[in-house]
Amino acid sequence: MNDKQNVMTLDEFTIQELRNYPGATGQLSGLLRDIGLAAKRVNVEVNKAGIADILGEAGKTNVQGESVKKLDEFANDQFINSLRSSIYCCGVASEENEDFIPFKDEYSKNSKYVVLMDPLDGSSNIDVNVSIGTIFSVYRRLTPNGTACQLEDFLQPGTQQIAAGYVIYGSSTMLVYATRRSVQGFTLDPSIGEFCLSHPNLKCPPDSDIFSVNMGYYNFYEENVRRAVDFFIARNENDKVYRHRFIGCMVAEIHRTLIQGGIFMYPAFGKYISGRLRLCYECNPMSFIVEKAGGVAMANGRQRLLELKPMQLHQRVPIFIGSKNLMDIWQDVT
Ligand code: AHM
Ligand code: MG
Repeated sequence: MNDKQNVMTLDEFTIQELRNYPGATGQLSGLLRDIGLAAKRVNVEVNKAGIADILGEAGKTNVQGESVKKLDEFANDQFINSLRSSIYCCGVASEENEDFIPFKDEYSKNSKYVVLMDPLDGSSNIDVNVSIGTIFSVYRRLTPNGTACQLEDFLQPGTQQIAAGYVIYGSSTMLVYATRRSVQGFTLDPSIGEFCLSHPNLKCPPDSDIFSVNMGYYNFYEENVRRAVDFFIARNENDKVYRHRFIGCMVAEIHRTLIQGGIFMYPAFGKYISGRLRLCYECNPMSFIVEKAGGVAMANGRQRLLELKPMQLHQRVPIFIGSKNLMDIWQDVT
């Protein structure tokens, strides 16, 4: 018997979870499987990105005379189409669309979940073959089933998330998601085309020697943020040495933080006066995942990020997130 037959796939895992919770309706499991399917489709295109020049450049017409979409548009379409044909989602909001999209057919209208997403985060990394990702967040709608969803369904504080996750298209492709109970990581096995449970019950290490922030903007950060960053830079040989990492893709930074621990900061400053990253579909889902894995996520020294009440879909927010002990240090120093 092949070992692979013992590895649990995403579908098997979600079905097993259902069995363990007899009250569950299976809608969330179904939604996660639909997201997994869209992720596999996007993964195929992401892997081909390097041969775009052969197949035809994004924005131009390819050799078959079809127009080639940019990868982030392609990813957006895949996730929206998958959620639209799913019977578990009544509407979606995306970084790529100014307004949310209500699904008004009979099945969708009656489903209880809305999804917010960044379909392809860190897309400037595509040209240099560095990891990119998809981020998603799931809420139970506030408006009654059977009606079209409304903006208020999407503007709930992050504490109300039912589930959140990301897909990282890296040296391997992984889907990591959190529910209120746990964080689970699945790796795509290309030989069978399935996400397989590879990182059960992920926990963010409480301690680490990694800090991550865009140092290019250091001089523009507020004094208290600079003080915190300074703490992580060794001044003499007796100081603890922290390793600095900055990939330019939040999904990759958070993934590393979940596996190896660390602190990731994206502060507010001049050109990004409210922060750079988006509250509803970047920072809230990542904060939910990291908190469920035992880490901490703040919008500033006092404010837990998940408790913010979003006012707009595309609102930005500063974020400081990571291992418990490093976040304690950060709070002490700021
Ligand atoms: P995007 O959603 O347009 O791809 O941008 C978000 C990305 C984050 O993943 C990353 O943390 C950040 O931009 C990096 O920005 P910068 O290099 O300007 O600091
Ligand atoms: Mg993004």
